[in-house]
Amino acid sequence: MNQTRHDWTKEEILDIYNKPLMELLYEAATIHRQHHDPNTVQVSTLLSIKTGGCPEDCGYCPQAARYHTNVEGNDLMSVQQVKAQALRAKASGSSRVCMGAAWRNVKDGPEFDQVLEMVRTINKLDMEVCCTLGMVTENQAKRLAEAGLYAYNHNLDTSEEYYTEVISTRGYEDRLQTIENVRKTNVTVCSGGIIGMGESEQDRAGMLVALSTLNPQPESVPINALVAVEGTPMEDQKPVEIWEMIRMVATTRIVMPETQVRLSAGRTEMTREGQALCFFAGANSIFAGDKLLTTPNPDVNEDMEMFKQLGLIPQKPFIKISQPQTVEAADSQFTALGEKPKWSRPGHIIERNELAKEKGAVSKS
Ligand code: SAM
Ligand code: DTB
Ligand code: SF4
Repeated sequence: MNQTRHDWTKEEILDIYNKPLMELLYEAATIHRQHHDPNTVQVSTLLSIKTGGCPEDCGYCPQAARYHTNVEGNDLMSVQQVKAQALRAKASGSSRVCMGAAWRNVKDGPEFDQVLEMVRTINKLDMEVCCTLGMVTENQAKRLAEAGLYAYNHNLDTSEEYYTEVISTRGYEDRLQTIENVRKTNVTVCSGGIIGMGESEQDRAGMLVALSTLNPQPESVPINALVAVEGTPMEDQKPVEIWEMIRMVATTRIVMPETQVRLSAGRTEMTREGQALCFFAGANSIFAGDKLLTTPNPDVNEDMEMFKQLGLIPQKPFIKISQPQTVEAADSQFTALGEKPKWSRPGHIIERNELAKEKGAVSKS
């Protein structure tokens, strides 16, 4: 069995990514079978608990307030609404709910307290709970852990070099610091990225170096294909080819043998055959539900039909790590510290982000 390595270099990863396809598939599938049941796929449901109006300038994101997309902003959902959605997700075969908020970072206060209550509520439904709320401090990560959080999603998105071409309002080091803060708890780390943003193969390999050299490696790695949303700076990006997705999934599987590799955004553009090759290459998780956060995703029934056709079985919850215990708010050991962490704000100019911002402003005037 291959041992997990934490010293992958960009050159090694590029060599893997560019292998003849049949070699790459064979190697990835072999490693996949050594570490996972190849017929089991995790099914996770996304829930946008706070949509739109985000102050950041992430060039791919339809929820950034400065770009002129058709996303309708919503306030934070209620705990009852979240519970109802989680029950629906469970009934449709999901073992995990991932709650996303269009926030730069978590702020202590009533809204975060409400999210903690959502975590407690879903954990009590015996589902894995994941959150993606932006940057978090160590104390906030501890409070999430205490509430019963199973995973925290915080993507590196791309290589450190290309990150500066995508986002100017936050820094790569803060992404890494957030992951480190989550690592100080028992919450598992979910971190991956996006392909199709105009990055080079070097950048794709660079992102995989950054993820695979984390020790421990993330327990799950979402691989998103850019959903090019009108109004965002990346609206004109050409779609990712299925072969790029397969190569990215296979390479991720080889350098991170234990991780759950998730086929994330972009599945509506993929055929069943394409997805089947991704599962063969080592993908063993999907986001299910007719919506991602704000953009469409394949219909649940279609996915279940695909599972049947391919002989795939949805993974049960808490297979890898046991269910966390929920501590009630009244018994909590960790209280809000009201910290004001100095997350970075590089503030450099990204031409295409500026253009997208201006374009909307001009068409509105
Ligand atoms: N606001 C939080 C943050 O940025 O950390 C959490 C939500 S954010 C929408 C979560 C992730 O979704 C991003 O890091 C990015 O990888 C992914 N994402 C956002 N828009 C996307 C798009 N148009 N296509 C593919 N992935 C996207
Ligand atoms: C991740 O890597 N992909 C998900 C989840 N983590 C939060 C989000 C995809 C969002 C795609 C664009 C949208 O629907 O807004
Ligand atoms: Fe905001 Fe997250 Fe979208 Fe960036 S990716 S604009 S932080 S919601």
